[in-house]
Amino acid sequence: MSTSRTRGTVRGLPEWDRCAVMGVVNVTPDSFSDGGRWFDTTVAVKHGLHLMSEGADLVDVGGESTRPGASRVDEAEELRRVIPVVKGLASEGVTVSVDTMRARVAEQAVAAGAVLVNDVSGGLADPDMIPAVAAAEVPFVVMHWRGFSESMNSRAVYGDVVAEVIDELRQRMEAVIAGGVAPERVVIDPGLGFAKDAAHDLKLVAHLTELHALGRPLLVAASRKRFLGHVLTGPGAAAPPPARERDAATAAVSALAAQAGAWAVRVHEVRATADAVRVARAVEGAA
Ligand code: PMM
Repeated sequence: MSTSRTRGTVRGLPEWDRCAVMGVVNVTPDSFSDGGRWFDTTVAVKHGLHLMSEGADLVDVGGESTRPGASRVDEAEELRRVIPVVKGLASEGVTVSVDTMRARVAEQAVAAGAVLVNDVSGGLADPDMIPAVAAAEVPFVVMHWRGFSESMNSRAVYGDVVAEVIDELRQRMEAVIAGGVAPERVVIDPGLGFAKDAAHDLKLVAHLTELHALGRPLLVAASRKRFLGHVLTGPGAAAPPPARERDAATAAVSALAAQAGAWAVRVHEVRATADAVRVARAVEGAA
């Protein structure tokens, strides 16, 4: 059962009395889950505000698709996509996180009002990232990552996925803290779908409480991912349901994650998850 103690707090961010909801705005033409829909700045800002009105606590803005097989976008283009959206949302009072593997993008997003850096590579993709986050004195999401999208499926090889993800996250946390990021600002994330197959993702969701051994708040991002498509594929079905038909399944994982003491869940469709984390909080209060 989760408590505010296992959920933890992150220095520099508001304190929520339940699992927080991070809404996703992907300013990309090719994200696997909502590809192209929020590619225009005005539309993206509007979408972020809509997610807040549906119950999001913060909004994660990204300009580079990390879907399996995706190739990288260049830095100038990523900046062009992300910065005006961060600025627009922050100026409306939204708590904004920036989803980037690049130090320059993180720095400029923080200057534009972002208060959290979410790096799916945990600081591995850009050697300037850790010093940049340390200097900016903002919270940092350290996700479990084994390599860029082009090659990550071939890295999905584990003896014991839970133990190895915890070990590798611990090493990244140590590197990030040694690089000057305050431990109180670190958030950890098992990186569902990143160098993991459906069975690995399910095993991690089943063992989320073990990640509390790392002693830092836990972010869980299951939204619309392949493993949910896999779970939802009925016997004899030709193909898994498309990403946008995985929101009810996503909300189910949100409830499970909240009950396991997650600090936040990252989702594309906020409404159902906002309800799920509130139910989890009410159940926790009744225990
Ligand atoms: N997954 C995606 C993008 N950013 N950030 C974190 N911290 N954890 C994740 O699992 C994660 C992420 C995948 O792409 P999407 O935006 O289309 O879901």
